[in-house]
Amino acid sequence: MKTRELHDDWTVEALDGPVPSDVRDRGAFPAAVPGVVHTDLITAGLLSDPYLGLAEKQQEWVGSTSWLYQSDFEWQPDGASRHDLRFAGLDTVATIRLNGHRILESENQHRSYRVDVTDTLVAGTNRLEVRFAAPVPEADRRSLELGYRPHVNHHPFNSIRKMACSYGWDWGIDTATSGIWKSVQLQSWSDARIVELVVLPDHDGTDGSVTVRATLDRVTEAPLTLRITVGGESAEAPVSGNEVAVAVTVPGAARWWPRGYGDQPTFELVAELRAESSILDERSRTIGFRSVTLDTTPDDAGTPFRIVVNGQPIAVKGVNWIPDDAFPGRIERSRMFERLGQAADANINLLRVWGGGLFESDDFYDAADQLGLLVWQDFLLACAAYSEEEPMRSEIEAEARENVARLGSHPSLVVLNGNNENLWGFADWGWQPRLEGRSWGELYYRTMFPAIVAELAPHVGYTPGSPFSPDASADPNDPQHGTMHIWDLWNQKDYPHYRDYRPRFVSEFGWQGPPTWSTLTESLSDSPLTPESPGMLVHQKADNGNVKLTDGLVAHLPLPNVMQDWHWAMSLNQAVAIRTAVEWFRSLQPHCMGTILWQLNDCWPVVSWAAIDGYGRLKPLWYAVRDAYAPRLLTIQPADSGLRLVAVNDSADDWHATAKVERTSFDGTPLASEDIEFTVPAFATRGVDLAASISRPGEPAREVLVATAGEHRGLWWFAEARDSELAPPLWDASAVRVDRGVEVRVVARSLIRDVALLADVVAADATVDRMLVTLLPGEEAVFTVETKWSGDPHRFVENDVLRSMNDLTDQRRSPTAIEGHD
Ligand code: BMA
Repeated sequence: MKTRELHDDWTVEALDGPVPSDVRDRGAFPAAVPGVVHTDLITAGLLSDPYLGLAEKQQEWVGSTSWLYQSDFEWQPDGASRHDLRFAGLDTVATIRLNGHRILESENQHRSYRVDVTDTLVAGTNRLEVRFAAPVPEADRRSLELGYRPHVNHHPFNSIRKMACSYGWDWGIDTATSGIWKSVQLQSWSDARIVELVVLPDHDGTDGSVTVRATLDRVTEAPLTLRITVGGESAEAPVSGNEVAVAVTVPGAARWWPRGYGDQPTFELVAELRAESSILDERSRTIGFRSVTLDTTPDDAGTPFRIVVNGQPIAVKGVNWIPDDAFPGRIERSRMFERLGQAADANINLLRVWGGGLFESDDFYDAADQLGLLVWQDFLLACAAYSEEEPMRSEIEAEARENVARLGSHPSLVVLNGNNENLWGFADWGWQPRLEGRSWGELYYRTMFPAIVAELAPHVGYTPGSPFSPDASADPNDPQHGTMHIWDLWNQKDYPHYRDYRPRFVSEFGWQGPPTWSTLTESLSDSPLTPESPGMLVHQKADNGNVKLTDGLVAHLPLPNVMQDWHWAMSLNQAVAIRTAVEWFRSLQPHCMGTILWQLNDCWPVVSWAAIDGYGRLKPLWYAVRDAYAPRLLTIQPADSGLRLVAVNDSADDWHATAKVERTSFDGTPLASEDIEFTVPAFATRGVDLAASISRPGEPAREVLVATAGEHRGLWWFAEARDSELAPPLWDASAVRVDRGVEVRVVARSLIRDVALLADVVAADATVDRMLVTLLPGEEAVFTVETKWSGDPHRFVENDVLRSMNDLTDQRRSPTAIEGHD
């Protein structure tokens, strides 16, 4: 088969819609394929970057406009008997014409399309046209045609098979894109070609094996064989009709493990479709051998949700993943590897690809395979009811089959999940009367998807929804059964209440915070910049977001009235809230076998629940996640009567240590202490109740409990920071230039909570190696900043850069003692 990419010489032109006159006057302008209209408009100078300032509003017309893409390409007959046009991804509803003949109507962004154009191609110049319907009115029209169905947010994204968050989300810009977002190819072939390859790897504990099933398109009766080569082993089988299956054993193949549990060996699998002496078509896949089960066997406490890989229950330290850009087609492979690398560096071992986004790209899955990151992929139905009738049903089936077959061979993919929050929505969000008996999607979650997974990827676990209770009599979001989402704390209560829950597995929970300072100031030009200035409001999408941020802060810290202090306070509070939650959930292991934080990343610069902001910068939350997800965790948690020290050991070696637990006053005076010797077996958790003399404070406002075992430390505060006697920070801070940046040394002269060096405040490229370090009087911390910035290194120890929780309890910042050397 010969494949030719048709990516050159495309133009795009606005058709109907509220088109600004300069765009109308320009007529057709150059278009990138793959790409979307928005980025073409930006390149043509017809649209300003929608991520900046108030520009989201100025591009609203794009989603209400229909668009025409055109390209002429030369072609001459080359002897092949069949010619197909293959569209790997069209966004979304479009009519496609070749040389004036209508060859295709596309309906679905999440699948590919192939058309036989053998009789439509002409020798010489061929004209290809793709006419996209305007996505906002199209979704509106279909929502009535299909019958109203409940959904979150402002557009009926559930009436169209297009990335839901393209219509805006509570962290997402509303762009409503159109475009040829994946490649277009002309594929010429004779005799036969491979249509679909289903790769089913298995491992029996000793040997790896893989069965490959192929379906073919053929125009020849000549005998064909499929040959598979993997790990130096080969096997082949004759094709019968349009189908063939070949099994290969790889003796002694090493197993693929999630990071922290072993290595990630992968194998290149090559499938060749052969006729006598020639290879007609060839495909390759990178595979790995591992087994997965989702254990939901009821126990005394309810129903667990345990992801078991190669027989080993995995303590999931996860994050939710959203599309990394509102224009996902422009995410380069290197950026995908960088972002997943940032996840791995934060001790994360699972990414959940959320159902309002995409079936993620091959680049994403390649990175996950290599880094040992487990992937949980949602089917793309989120926060809404969906029609189960035609035409929706066949589209959802087509996209599910294609993507399960594409992704199923990746060893990282361990969970396929029916939907995001739709079982919960049906049960608890008042949908039932609004639906008036219309279908809502249950057929997909309980019948269609499990059958597709059983057929195309039986080696991947399936769960009908998130949240989901395997006990049919329980609410889908019941903490005792299966997975749950915990949102009532961010929305209504406060983060200490995470400890009211004893969940079995938390697949969503989160707390908002702003993007880093440099991302905020690069993307907004408000003057003054305040939490409620115009640009800030455009970049805060959550329902009542600012009120929730304030309510979530004031129980702990006073609300600052200086913007940079507000920014630091909200960033810190986000980190502390999630640290509190994760340490509590992990302390419940093995009762609770996973947490999946909402959310790792952002798709543009915005105030959100993310740990990494829309320009790829690490928020303080990222550092808190890295600490709270460390393989070994020492934490102090409330117990029935007092406090308990809990040691969590997610490592393959026993953890034997003596923890010194000391109650001390803020000035460093020891008040009571206890040595606790403990052994925590590999992949286990142990807790020890603390003596009353330790856990009962004399003066809660000026005492802290510190548990130390080697490099591990757990802290317990007896009073909220704002009610405590946390004084302005006193420290000696020095800054010296080092090889690739600046080294900052801080020696505490008082108790300082959560010291953070906000390096990006000084220079947009500056990064720091650690953050949120609590120092007892006399303790020292070294922060290494990497930057090309060559100014005075002392800038990194000024008040707006070197920060702590202490500066927030008292608005009168004390001058710090600074000494430095160049
Ligand atoms: C959950 C998610 C997303 C949302 C997040 C924050 O509902 O599934 O829909 O962005 O909460 O509100």
